Amino acid sequence: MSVTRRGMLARGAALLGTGATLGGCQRILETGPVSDVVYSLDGFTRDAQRLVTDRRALAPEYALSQRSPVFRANGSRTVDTPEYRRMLANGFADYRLRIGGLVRRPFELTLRDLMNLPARTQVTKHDCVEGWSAIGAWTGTPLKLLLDMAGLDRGRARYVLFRCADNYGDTPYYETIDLVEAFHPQTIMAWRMNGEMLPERHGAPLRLRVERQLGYKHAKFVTGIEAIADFASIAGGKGGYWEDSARYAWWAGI
Ligand SMILES: Nc1nc2c(c(=O)[nH]1)N[C@H]1C(S)=C(S)[C@@H](COP(=O)(O)O)O[C@H]1N2
Ligand SMILES: [Mo]
Repeated sequence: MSVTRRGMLARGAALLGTGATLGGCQRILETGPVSDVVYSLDGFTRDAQRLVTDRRALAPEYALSQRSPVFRANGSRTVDTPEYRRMLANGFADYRLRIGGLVRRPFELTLRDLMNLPARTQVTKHDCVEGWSAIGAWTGTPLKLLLDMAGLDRGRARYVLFRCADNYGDTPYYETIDLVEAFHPQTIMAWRMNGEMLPERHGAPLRLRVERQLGYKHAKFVTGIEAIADFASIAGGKGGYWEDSARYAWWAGI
């Protein structure tokens, strides 16, 4: 048995948690477990492949006529800071989206700047972990475009952080996604919902749509986007407000 093959088997065994030791290759080969390990290792490779492929797949899109008559607003429906109230009052003319972190060219955009960039519209289903769903139409700027414009440092950046204007007590809402989600064609910074400017309760003026993930990842009231290497040192270290405070899973893929 070649060293490479032994290494693979050992890795497979470790992954499977079988505790099989592969010192006596011949003995193990003649008994059941090793073929189980080999079979499962193939299964593992297949699953890993499927995982990679699935991560690029599109979320289902719907016809405009399939939109939900009522789209519930959840979590923060309003932002009580004086700064936000001022911005809302004059139609977000003073709003600035900051894009920074591990990028070569940090920059700021007004809402008008964002609306002048190429946009994507998608009719998708939102699934909240609390057990409700709704279909809505979203228009916004592909996140990939913003990251490309900023010159993402692909050598160091691993995640994208979204900073939000709303607080739960003293804790600002925030979320993080990885770069596969960030570059996904349906991952957009939405400023329009169902043909109207994004209403306050749904995260005005700008919210994330990350269609392969559960509702709590879709940060509303976004004020800043940062490319980061790691989220362990941010807030509670779990990568998002609900991940920190309610132990929701960081990975919320659906
Ligand atoms: N900034 C911010 N983003 C947020 C939340 C929030 O409370 N604050 N709630 C999350 C949850 S749990 C859900 S289900 C969706 C709800 O989006 P909607 O209000 O447009 O339905 O926003 C998510 N993004
Ligand atoms: Mo949610």
